[in-house]
Amino acid sequence: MSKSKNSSGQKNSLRDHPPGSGQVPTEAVLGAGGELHQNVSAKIADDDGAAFLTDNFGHRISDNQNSLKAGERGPTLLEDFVLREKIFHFDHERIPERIVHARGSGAHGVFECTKAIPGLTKASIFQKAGGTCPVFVRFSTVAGGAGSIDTPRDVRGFAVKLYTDTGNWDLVGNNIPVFFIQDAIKFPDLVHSVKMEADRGYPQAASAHDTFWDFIGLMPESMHTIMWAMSDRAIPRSLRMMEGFGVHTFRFVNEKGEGKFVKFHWKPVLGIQSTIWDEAVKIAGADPDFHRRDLFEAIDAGDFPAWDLGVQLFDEAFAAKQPYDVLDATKLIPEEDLPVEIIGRMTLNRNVDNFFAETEQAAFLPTNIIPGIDFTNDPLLQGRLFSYLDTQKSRLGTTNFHQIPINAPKCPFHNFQRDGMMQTLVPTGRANYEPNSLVEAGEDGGPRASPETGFTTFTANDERNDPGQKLRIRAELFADHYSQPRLFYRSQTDNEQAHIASALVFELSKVTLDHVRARVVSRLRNIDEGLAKRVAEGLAIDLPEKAKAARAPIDMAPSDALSIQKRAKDMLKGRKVGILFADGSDKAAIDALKAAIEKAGGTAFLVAPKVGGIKVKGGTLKADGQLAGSPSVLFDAVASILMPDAAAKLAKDGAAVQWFMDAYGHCKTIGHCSGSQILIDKANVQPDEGVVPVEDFMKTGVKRHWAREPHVRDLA
Ligand code: HDD
Repeated sequence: MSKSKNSSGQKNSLRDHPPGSGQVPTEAVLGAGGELHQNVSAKIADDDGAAFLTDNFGHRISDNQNSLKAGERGPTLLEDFVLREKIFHFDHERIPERIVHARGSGAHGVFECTKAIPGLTKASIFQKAGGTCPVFVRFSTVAGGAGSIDTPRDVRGFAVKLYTDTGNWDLVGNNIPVFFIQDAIKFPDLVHSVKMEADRGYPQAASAHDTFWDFIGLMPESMHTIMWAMSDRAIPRSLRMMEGFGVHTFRFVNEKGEGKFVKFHWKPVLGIQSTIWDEAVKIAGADPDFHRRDLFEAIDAGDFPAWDLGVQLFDEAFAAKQPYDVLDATKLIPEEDLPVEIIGRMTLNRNVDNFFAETEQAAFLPTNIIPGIDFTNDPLLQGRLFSYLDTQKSRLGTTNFHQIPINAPKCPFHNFQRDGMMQTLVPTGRANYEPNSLVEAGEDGGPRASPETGFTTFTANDERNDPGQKLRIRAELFADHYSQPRLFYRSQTDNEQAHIASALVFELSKVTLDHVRARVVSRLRNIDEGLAKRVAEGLAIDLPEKAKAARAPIDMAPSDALSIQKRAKDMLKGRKVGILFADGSDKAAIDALKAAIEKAGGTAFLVAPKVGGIKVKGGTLKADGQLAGSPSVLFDAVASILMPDAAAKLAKDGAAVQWFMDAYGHCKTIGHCSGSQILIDKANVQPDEGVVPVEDFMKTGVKRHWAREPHVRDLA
């Protein structure tokens, strides 16, 4: 722990407190001068090494089971400060949850620059290949409350805090590269409409309801993000298998003060993968913490998730030539037009020690930017620059939230901001204003601005990017609301398109207002006539008239990078296989399959009707999970090794039949032995390239067998 004074005389002791020690920072325990009063017993733990239980002011507690009473059966006394402090603190444990992105999971890690780009940016982290800095990442859903499920159809937050040596850089992005609205002034309306409805208080964590679709239907600029939100991107398989995007166009600025536009991408090393809607719904019941658990367990097991940081770089000449405005957050730049260059890698390698202290108290600020990176005039970004700082005061209760260890920079920080609620630093000296000439009197004068190395705002010096006038308008190309939704839809595979259509039918079926449904479908006609027709048929409504487009859409060349399936990685690493066994199963075969899965980087999870030692051929075997509590939706593929009589018994058990029925319905690989046949038949599993003898399981691999989908589901 650093006890060093900074140049303003502040001691930044709390922020250096090592996480996980479970102790109050030493300097809070020690006296102001750092010395322990020697008249207190030097012994701080009992003979077993357990620390003495104390109240918050260090008084040792003699009895943590009984409150202080007036007589054996009398009332509790007000004098009982031990009881009062404990209940008082407990009563105030909760803080307001985030107004959006309340449900989230975080982890620590490291970012490493893999390609130096000093010519493009002076950002210190990109000066040298091999340079690293610590990071904290928080993934989230948007609409649901803090205790809601992990797998609703929703955008996922992807917020990264890089603790660089020139200050914190927060890249507060999503797993979708575009946003619902173009101007921050619409954000409160968007959020009000998607959250539970104001009078009835439901639905929780769902966009499938009147007010959301009412707003969307009236907001054609949302159509591009709606395509993404209705696609499988919005139901990810794992937080480790999502892309992340900075969404806005930012700027890189080099030493010479030259600027380049930049868009940031995080590419998951495990590839992108999603669930199927039916599966996502069932996972919500089977394991509401599916994503949080998956992230925690992977990191705990040393299977560290990683993402490559990519950039799309361009100049004003490129921007001016595009048929969309690069300052419009509802637009992306197809990777085929402008490739993503990889410049770094982020690896998450440490779980938080305390969820509240770290994940819940983490405060991300798009204004946390470092010299070498700058904002642009994107009107959505501009509004965010106010909102995030503001919201932390309401959530964390004090302007000093930057002193909470997870939020504090890891480089020194000094300024003349003083006091405020919950001030934990103890600045010394008189210098709390600037300019001052206290140095001339031999005193500490405090910090000074650094014109050379400090943050300076980029000046574009051109009419398009520094127009100067103040107007409540939007630039002309912002009026094209349909070209990119059309690009997105037309870049999908057939069954990805079917998923989008089904999602729209599902969501709009929950809408009770006919005119809202019709309006949304009328918008879809500008995206793709086929899609609009499918959705209208799925809703059993007449195809409404096409909505008038503020600007006629154009046809952009389809982009494979927008499809999950066209870029799918067929790999076992990071994936989980459920192996079903029961009495009499062949242990050697189970062990061999498990070893092969683990060798390929996957996880094998043994499932049986009972978890304790089951008698199998070759010994006894414990299961990792009980069948009823381990439905096949929790796995990426399944295998079964069963004796015929055990399978016959299981065929009477709904959980066992459903296990295969779901795995088949969710297009997963099913490896089975001849003994399991009765169960396979009962579950109506039909032979196809993904239903294989268990010996061929590894050869077949863990992937979705999409060709099966039309046989198991009526695709809209
Ligand atoms: Fe936001 C949280 C991402 C637009 C206002 N936002 C929040 C988080 C993420 C995003 C990932 C969670 C951070 C965390 O884990 O603590 N938000 C985005 C993206 C946007 C976006 C990618 C568009 C490109 N947001 C946006 C606008 C506004 C906000 C236009 C307001 C004008 N966002 C907030 C907020 C939150 C927030 C209310 C809630 C909690 C917080 O900030 O710290 O201020």
